[in-house]
Amino acid sequence: MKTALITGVTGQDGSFLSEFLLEKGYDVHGVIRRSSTDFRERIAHLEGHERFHLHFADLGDSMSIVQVVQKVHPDEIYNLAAQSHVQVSFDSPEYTAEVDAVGVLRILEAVRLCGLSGSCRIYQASTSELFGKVEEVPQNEKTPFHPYSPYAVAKLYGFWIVKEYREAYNMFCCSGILFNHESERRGETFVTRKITLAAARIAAGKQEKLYLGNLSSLRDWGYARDYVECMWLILQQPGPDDYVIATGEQHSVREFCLLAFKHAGIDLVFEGEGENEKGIDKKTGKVLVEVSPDFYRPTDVVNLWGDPSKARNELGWNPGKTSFEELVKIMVEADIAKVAVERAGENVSLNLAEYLERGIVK
Ligand code: NAP
Ligand code: F7E
Repeated sequence: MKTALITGVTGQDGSFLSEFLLEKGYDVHGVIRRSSTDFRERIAHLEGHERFHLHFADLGDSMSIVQVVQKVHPDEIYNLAAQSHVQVSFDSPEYTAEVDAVGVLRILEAVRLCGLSGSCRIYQASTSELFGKVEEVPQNEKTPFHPYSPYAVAKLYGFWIVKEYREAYNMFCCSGILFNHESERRGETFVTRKITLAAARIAAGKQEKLYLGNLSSLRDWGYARDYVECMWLILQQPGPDDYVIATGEQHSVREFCLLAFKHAGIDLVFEGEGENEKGIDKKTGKVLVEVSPDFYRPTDVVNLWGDPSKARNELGWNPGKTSFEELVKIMVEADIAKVAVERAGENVSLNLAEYLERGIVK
């Protein structure tokens, strides 16, 4: 039985990867942080599983990382922990660097200190944000990096330190350069989830309007459940390498919005330009989507489009497993179900979507 250690186990990807590895027969150990709210929504269903174990540690705290690596003696480490929100990285750039850059170094050094550099394989969660202000379209493993946010700059360090340890110490450490991947478990302030939750709430009469930033931004959006398989495949190869993981299809925030509202039973039409663009309900004429410059970023990445040829050819991975249309449908249906539960009175508190709508948080 193989043993895996997952940092970021409470996150979107960490929860799907845990399920995937448990199904493969792994002993799965996850790193969690102390929090005042004990309910870990995404992994609550796994707690109590005989091969699922949790440990307290923090990527900002070397000693805690060394201790957990020493205790678990993993065959594979999946370093998914990060301050993963690009907008937040402008507000907390130092913290983002501490976790997303130096945190990666802490993992690598812990493996060396524990004498596991010859046996432990390491996956680093790199990102398409490294391509940033893109220098070619679509982007592949040879496309030059041009990071365009504090998040991306921190992740660039993570990418290069992994490559350095691979070459300097012959360690089996790899980067998956993953393009945006979404799901019903996506954090509620990322644009896709913000849209699907708002579409469900507006359709149920629980929200008036959705405020968004740049509607023309282009992304290559895949389904997170499909992407965790790649993380595992990357560590099963004969040698360490880096891979772009993407669907090879590109859509705008506006397109995502149209499709999400359609699944929720609302036909939208967009009119106007820039800050004056509005999403209008064709049937009622009501304005349901507006642009708010509050959601514009100091520098925004607007043209991400991945070329997954290497992953398809070398890993045998299928980038088209879940289509864009299916992804949007999965997310909207899950949020319609969530809103129905709220409507039944099980969760009547002011939730994040309402805070978002009122512009209290970004
Ligand atoms: P996510 O949902 O935001 O999860 C992030 C995880 O990191 C959470 O479990 C969080 O714990 C943990 N974490 C944050 N700071 C930590 C710290 N100081 N010490 C220990 N754990 C910490 O992110 P995700 O979407 O699953 O993404 C997983 C990884 O892939 C991230 O590294 C992200 O940057 C990268 N990535 C994501 C995408 C994407 O589209 N999703 C694309 C490319 C790369 P709490 O629950 O306690 O906050
Ligand atoms: O923004 C635009 C925004 O926050 C996507 C992380 O997982 O993927 C994610 O980062 C686009 C941007 O994701 C709103 O300006 C418009 O152009 O959903 P997002 P992201 O920044 O692409 C990468 C690959 C990661 O590595 C990250 O960890 O949508 N946008 N209006 C908006 N974005 C947000 N959040 N909110 C809006 O209202």
